[in-house]
Amino acid sequence: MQLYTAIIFMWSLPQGALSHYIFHQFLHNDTIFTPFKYIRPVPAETPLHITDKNDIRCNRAGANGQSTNVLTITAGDTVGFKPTFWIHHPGAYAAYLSAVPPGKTISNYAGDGDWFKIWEFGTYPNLTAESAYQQTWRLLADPLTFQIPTATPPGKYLLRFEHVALHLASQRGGAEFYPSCAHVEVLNAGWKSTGLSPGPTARFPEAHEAEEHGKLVFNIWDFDDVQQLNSRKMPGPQVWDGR
Ligand SMILES: *[C@@H]1O[C@H](CO)[C@@H](O)[C@H](O)[C@H]1NC(C)=O
Ligand SMILES: *[C@@H]1O[C@H](CO)[C@@H](O)[C@H](O)[C@H]1NC(C)=O
Ligand SMILES: [Cu+2]
Repeated sequence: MQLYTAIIFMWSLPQGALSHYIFHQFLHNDTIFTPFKYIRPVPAETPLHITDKNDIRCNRAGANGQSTNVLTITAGDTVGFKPTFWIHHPGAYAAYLSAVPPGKTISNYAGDGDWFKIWEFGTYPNLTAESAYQQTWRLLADPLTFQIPTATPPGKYLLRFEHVALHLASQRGGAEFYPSCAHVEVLNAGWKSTGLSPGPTARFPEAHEAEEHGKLVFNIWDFDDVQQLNSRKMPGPQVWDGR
């Protein structure tokens, strides 16, 4: 089933050449930091594709262990990522944590280890086939915010934010990735180990490479695909249940 009308299509999609965007400003509670303070520097706004391999982890140059500051936060706090420009591509959002492994520092950890998902957003709820473009997709210039789960084990982490743009994803290889990684140290005074590590976990780019055959082949004009974005078609693993 097709979504939207041609009129809405013309009216809602940006015309002509527009800048892309990256997520360059980190937010903690009510504070928005200056660009790339706590976020690994990203040199260009050009989106990544699955062929960009390891850059999918923390974007270009960001995967090479660029030195940045580390922000100390507390489990339960609100954090967020602000884009350089109005997000005009429909798609999915997610945030992941990966603990800095033994023998690595937060600056030289490439993000090649295990990640668990702490937040995701697909489409606005209550979709119908008649929902307008803006009632379906979260398109904005404001920071996207979420909570660090209260059960997060204390320690130093890469915090990876990712927007997967799906506007060209109706064929394999068309999904665009806009990742950014922040450096955080999570404090959690009340934390007690349950003996379980947060999961399920995934590695990048492997997880998304596997999805290029399924979840990342996506038609934003097809109501069935759009309806399934919050479940079966959401890129990446399931969100950690916090236990
Ligand atoms: C952030 O917000 C949480 C929840 O309101 C609060 O407990 C914490 O002290 C705040 N931290 C900072 C550094 O503002
Ligand atoms: C979603 O559905 C609920 C229950 O039918 C309704 O109360 C709510 O207003 C709807 N929200 C939107 C944004 O349509
Ligand atoms: Cu773009």
